[in-house]
Amino acid sequence: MTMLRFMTAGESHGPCLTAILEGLPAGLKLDETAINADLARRQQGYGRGGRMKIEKDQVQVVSGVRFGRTLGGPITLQVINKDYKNWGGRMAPFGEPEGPQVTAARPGHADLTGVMKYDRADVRDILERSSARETTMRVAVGAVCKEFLRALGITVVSQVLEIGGVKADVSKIDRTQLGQPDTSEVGCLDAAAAERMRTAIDAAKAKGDTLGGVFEVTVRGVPLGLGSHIQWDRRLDARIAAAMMSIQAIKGVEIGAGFACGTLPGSQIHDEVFLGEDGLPYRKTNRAGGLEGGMSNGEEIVVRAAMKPIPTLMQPLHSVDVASHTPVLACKERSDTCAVPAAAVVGEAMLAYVIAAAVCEKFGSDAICDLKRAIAAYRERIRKAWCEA
Ligand code: EPS
Repeated sequence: MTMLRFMTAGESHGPCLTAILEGLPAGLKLDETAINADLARRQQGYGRGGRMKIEKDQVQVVSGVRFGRTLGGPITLQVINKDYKNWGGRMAPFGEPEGPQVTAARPGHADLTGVMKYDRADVRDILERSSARETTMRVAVGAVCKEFLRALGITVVSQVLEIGGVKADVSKIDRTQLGQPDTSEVGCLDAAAAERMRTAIDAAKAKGDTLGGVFEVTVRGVPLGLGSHIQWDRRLDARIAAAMMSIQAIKGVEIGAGFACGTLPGSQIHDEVFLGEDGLPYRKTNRAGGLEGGMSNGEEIVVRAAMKPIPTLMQPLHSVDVASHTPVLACKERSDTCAVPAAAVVGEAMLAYVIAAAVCEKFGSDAICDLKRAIAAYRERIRKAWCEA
């Protein structure tokens, strides 16, 4: 079990969403502004649907923080679902449900397998928890982890590289602009590609279809040596892949050159190492994505994830009715045409959590002042060995 852990609770149309994050050091400065800013970023993006006009996610911190500083105990975060007032009759914890049950399972969602596995008659019993609304709390947790990392000089940023087959030209992207407010509405820094992405979303929406895509998350300022080559479950790349894959609708994860590693020869994949004037080793390329041997190597950590299109189609696919066991068209309430820009914000949160957990493991996590000193001493030990030997 990692020293830093979190759990979320709540249904998409239930009264509220909750997360408990435990294991961050005491003394970390925290305020709600940074958390609410990331919650707002997750709600934006071209292609979002009607639900986002109802919700304006705002966090309430109800434990673990006192007058703006963490106490070292569990931090409880809560977001009220504004839509619950329209759903009380269908989502109350007690009483009798109003309205018809949902029985038409959506292909690509947890619906069908969920009702069979959990022995439920109403697909709503499954979809309410499997919904990506749950990522609200991951983003809240991630925003706290990002504040922790920021205090140590580590930053987490993201960009969208592809939507519905429209790819950004990475040679046109100025990576120094990563992390700036998104003016493209699709989270893409290649303006021409962003325009084509918005057109593709409009076209999909007009057809009642949905679009997936690819986003990339970068972590800067990571000390070398997080994670370990020693054991499979201590490898940082493995933990990163699991965390990204755990995000709803993610079907592929790449680190650095990723799948190209299976195509190109070693001479074009491995990052050569040189000695700098200061005596420290450095690399001119980063095809390893900042990870070698299951450990951070001090370069930027670069992770990409592929998101499948949202399964709720306004032009529904063929499926089955879970009550009558007859062929039907899948259910449709409302949906988002594309949520890739939102998923990129969730990706930042999950990567921030994994890096924060690895930092706590390596450097201890009782008091932030001890942790800062431990990192400084570790960096100094390596600097001395290479620069003064
Ligand atoms: C979702 C369906 C839509 C999305 C929702 C995820 O919600 P609703 O059924 O209320 O229209 O908007 O995402 C969110 C609410 C969110 O906050 O991301 C689904 O079926 O997964």
